[in-house]
Amino acid sequence: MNAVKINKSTKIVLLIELIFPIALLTLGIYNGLLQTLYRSGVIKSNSFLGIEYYQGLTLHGVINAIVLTTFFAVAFGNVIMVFHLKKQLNKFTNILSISLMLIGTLMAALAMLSGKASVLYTFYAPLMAHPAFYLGLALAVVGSWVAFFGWIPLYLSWRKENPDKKTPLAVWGNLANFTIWFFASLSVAVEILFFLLPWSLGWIEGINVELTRTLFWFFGHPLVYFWLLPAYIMYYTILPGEAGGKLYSDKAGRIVFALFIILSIPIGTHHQFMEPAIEQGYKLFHSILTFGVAIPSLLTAFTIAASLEYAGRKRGAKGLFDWMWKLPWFNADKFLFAYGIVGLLIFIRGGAGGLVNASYSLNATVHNTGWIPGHFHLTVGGPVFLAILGLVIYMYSKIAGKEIQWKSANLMVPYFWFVGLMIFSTGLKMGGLEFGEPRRTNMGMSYLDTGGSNFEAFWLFTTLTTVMGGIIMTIAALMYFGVFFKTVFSKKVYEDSIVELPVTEAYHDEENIGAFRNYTPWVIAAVIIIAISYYGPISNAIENNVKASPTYLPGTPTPLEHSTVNTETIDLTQDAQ
Ligand code: HAS
Repeated sequence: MNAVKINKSTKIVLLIELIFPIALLTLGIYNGLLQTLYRSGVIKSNSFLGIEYYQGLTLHGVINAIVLTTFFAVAFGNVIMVFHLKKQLNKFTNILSISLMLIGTLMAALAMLSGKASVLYTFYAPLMAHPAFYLGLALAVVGSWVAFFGWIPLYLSWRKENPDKKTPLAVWGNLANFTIWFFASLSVAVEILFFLLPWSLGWIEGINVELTRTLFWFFGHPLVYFWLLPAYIMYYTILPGEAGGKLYSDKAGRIVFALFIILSIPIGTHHQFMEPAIEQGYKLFHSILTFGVAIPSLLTAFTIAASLEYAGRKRGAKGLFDWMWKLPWFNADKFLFAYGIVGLLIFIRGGAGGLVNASYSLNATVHNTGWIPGHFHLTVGGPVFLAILGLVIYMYSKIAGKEIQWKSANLMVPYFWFVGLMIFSTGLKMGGLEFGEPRRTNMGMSYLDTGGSNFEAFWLFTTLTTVMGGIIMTIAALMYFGVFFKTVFSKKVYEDSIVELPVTEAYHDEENIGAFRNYTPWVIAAVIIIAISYYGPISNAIENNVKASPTYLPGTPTPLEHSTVNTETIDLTQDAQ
């Protein structure tokens, strides 16, 4: 086999990168279930087991969408670099990276658990969090940069030693992903270091809400591709081989990762379509580019479908669709195939919903409704989450030298998750699209009790549908935790301290052209498009900031709750005159 032996420090770092986020995920999943119960009114109280609604939602979002994904991306990136380049990681950068990520995460976790950072994963101002939350997030991000900086010399030395070889596709994808991550997270670094942190420390008064939001989405949209690209690396370099076939086109994979470098950042304003401070023309530009970012995913859909069809035909399929049934759906030894294919099937629905959001007029209907969490659970909670779960247990078993336990349960996790997620997202999407069910509410749907109008009755049905789906998803997650921790506590049976990934050959292994040998042309193109697309929104955000917003500390009474509502009748005809 091609396995690569790793040294002790790399082993320890990798094990922490895999076990720590899965342990924390238990809290993230628990708070996910609580959200569905709050929203449906099954739990009436505003605070359950000491965790308040917004606090729980923040824990859920930050742990699942930021901590798990970032630790995983770094761990998978480390394994890709070691395995495909056959090089050892630099001890100093490796230890510095994990230390910063751990310290940062613990700081943010303490702030959230103590109820001092209930600002959700988007941490929009003027909601203010404890400084430890912002500083913790910044440290965790810097930790992931350090890992990236450590890979660059490894890659360059490999290039020097192998001038005629193509960069392995997984390495090409991994470095593309971290290039996106680095450029995107520069804006959140500015947001935190120049605005949020000094403001929460009391060094500056008031905050420009529009500017901080715009800086957030400069980071926040490419963030979703930072989550997605490791799953794409799996689809291109692991899945076809696991299915018994080959990757249809190696070049398609390279084009896809390169296109994400130029298209994933300059589109963040599609999260701000409903914000009047940004002019329509800029929103239109971001909307057009958003449709553009679907192109690499559509390319992926056709390339991977062709690769899987090839695998099915190699297994003896005859007719038009017979290849689908010939794939190893229920082979416990090929569990990575199950995690991958189920994620892809979910993404057909998740991606289609993204295209709905990208259209300005449709966005006006779905923005801030249950439709949006419906969409993102079908993306980050579908292909991304399942790729993470599958690869974490796979990598763990190799590094620790342990056999995966309860193999049948492991195989069934993605299928249970699929059923739960389909029901869950249908509830949210239907509630949002048809009945205007709000995306977030700090009273659950407890205002169901207050009236009896039709809307409220409809919300009951859709929120209860969401609860049903959420319970099945929780069962799938519990099955996964069982498999994972049973494996962690089992005895070592193989040689440990090795990294190994399944390898997929390419069916069309096209000659590599210059543009796919280095990232410079893609980075230059990205910088130009970003400058064009963000000059307007950022100037708008600065110019249209009428006055700095006052602070709002979550958990304190809102300005509305303080004031008496003005019931004076306003004579509109006076304005007309
Ligand atoms: Fe999104 C909001 C548009 C993709 C995540 N998105 C969000 C939010 C999150 C998120 C977290 O334009 C909420 C943020 C918040 O808190 O407010 N999104 C898109 C578009 C895409 C897209 C156009 N999103 C993602 C991905 C995410 C993600 C990926 C996470 C990983 N999204 C939006 C917009 C909003 C938004 C607006 C703002 C909404 C608002 O108003 O707030 C595209 O990238 C999607 C392209 C994908 C496809 C699908 C391709 C299908 C594939 C599967 C093929 C299947 C095979 C299997 C091969 C076109 C690749 C075949 C096998 C057989 C056996 C048959």
